[in-house]
Amino acid sequence: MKLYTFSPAPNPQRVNYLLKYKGVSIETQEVDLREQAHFDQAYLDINPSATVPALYIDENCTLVDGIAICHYLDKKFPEKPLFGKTDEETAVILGWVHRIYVDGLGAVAEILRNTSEFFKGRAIPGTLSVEQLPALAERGLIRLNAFFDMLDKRLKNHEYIVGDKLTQADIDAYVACNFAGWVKQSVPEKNEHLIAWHKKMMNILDT
Ligand SMILES: N[C@@H](CCC(=O)N[C@@H](CS)C(=O)NCC(=O)O)C(=O)O
Repeated sequence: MKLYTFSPAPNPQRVNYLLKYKGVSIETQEVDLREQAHFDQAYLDINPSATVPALYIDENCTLVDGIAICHYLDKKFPEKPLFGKTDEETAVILGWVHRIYVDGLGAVAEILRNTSEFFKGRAIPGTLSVEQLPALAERGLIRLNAFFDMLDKRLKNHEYIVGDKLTQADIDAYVACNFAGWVKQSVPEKNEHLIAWHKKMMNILDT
């Protein structure tokens, strides 16, 4: 098993925090996105989508989506489960993980990829050549604020996003809130429940 990653990037961070929380280390190789190393043929042979993270399991199986990698590693290293214990818990957590990926990480990515000089002509991750659309950045900001409001509402009556323990949903939402900093956004002061939860996550995940 080998993890291909670029530690500063948000989707790799979802996996990194899972491993850190569980106290597990696996063989890892950095693929420097700043140097465009994900377009090297050697990496395209591993993941033709040219994205990170990717988890090579064996010659028949390489996972190339954060949700699949995290779920797989959670099963492989079952101490401190992050995807629940019952089928129902797992299903609810997967629903939140999906929502956070689309509405949180997706919103920030929409802003970043449609404004940053670095992503000119590459407004979508991977191998497609796609021009930036400034209107999508504007829409991304609306989506991001709706995401913050939605999480704030959820956390008003919940200690964690799902149940009474940290799950992958908390890790992913924490990564999404931090990723907002890449586009000079942060959780608005009015979202006091989300701010308090974010501080708690920082203590658990980053100390
Ligand atoms: N479907 C993948 C997408 C991962 C993704 O978008 N990764 C970004 C880094 S966070 C990437 O590899 N970008 C490559 C690029 O910018 O071309 C997942 O869910 O993990």
